Amino acid sequence: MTATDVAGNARTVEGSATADTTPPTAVDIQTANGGTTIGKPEEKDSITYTFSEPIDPQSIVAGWNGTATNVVVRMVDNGLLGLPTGNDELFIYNAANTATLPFGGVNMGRGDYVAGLLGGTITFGANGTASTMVMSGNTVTVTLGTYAAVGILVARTTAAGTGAMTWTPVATPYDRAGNVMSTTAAIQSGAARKNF
Ligand SMILES: [Ca+2]
Ligand SMILES: [Ca+2]
Ligand SMILES: [Ca+2]
Repeated sequence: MTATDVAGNARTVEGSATADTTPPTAVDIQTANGGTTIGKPEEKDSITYTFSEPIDPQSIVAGWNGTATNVVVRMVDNGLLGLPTGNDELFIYNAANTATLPFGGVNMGRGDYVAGLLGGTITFGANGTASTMVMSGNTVTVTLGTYAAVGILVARTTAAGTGAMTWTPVATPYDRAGNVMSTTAAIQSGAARKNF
């Protein structure tokens, strides 16, 4: 390539600008207890998605610049299929609680964060204090807002033991070069623990 200095002197140098052709991947998924009980999903608890590189916040929410913005967290009893032996799953919805944001799903690694006689969903931030998400470098952290049960036969419970979460992304977020996210899942690093 040719480099030209301010005086107009040009010389040819070896090498070239490196184009980013590497898709972002899921690296880790972790939670933190910010409430009063470890293992019980509560307001002020948080979940952090770690990507392999910074992603464009606008590929998560149109117009988002990565600063704190309102979302709704849903946890589904036994997963979307409602199988009685299934693990609970977590999804991030938009502030209106009408559409999923493209994080994909998080399998909680256990089935005792949400219990329902007929399956069901609990939410954080759909009413009362909103859940919020914020981007910092390679990570997005979502802090839970006010808890609510959707229906009378479902409720949150406190996990009785440890487990490891699995984050399965969707091919929607992209990096700053426009490379779309890999869908390869990430398993929570470290020793199995009670999440939230
Ligand atoms: Ca990249
Ligand atoms: Ca907690
Ligand atoms: Ca369950």
